[in-house]
Amino acid sequence: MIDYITFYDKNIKTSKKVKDIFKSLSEDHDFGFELPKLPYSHSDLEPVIDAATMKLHHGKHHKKYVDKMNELLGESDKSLVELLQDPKDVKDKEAFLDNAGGHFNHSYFWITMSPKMNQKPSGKLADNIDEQFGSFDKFKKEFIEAGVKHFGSGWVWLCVNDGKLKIQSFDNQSNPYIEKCGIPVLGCDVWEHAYYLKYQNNREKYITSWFKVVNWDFISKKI
Ligand code: MN3
Repeated sequence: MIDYITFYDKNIKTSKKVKDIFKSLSEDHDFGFELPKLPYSHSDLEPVIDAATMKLHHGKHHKKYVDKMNELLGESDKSLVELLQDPKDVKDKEAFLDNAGGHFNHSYFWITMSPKMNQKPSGKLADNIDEQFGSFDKFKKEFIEAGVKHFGSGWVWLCVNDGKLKIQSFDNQSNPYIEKCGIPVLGCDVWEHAYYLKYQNNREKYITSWFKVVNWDFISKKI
């Protein structure tokens, strides 16, 4: 696994070959161009995320992004992450990024959640969260606040940028690769389709509950 923070500290600040570094980092995030299978059943994240939402979210919403992305993709030998960073070969770039971003974001969303609830960050990630946000609880509060404050559809991200962890939110299906502001560590979908059936308009309650299913064991291994 790539140690993102050390990698950034050692390379991004000193090397001019930023594109090559991005390429090696992004290989770890390459999901290809097909709808991935969920790593658990639709009901495994209950009561945090209900089975009906999971079924619709993965089987309908995510699938639609995948179908549309492939329609717009045409001939390309680039990887998903390479295309998110630089879609110059694609004709309708804006529509492509909306859908390819949707595919990346959801693919990553599924694997960063787990039925093994109430996990906490560990190792270097935990140390960095404590150091940069004060504590895990303070980080959580800031992340939830960013999600609640985000107007309309979008995603809240924890990303690594220039060796530092940062919380940022973006509209629609954008993400740190598209915005060129670092490497995604954790993303929370704050579109209403992600929570409306169970939480109605209570986005704060949704994001607060969602923290229970974050797969920190998986994410901590990457940092
Ligand atoms: Mn979604």
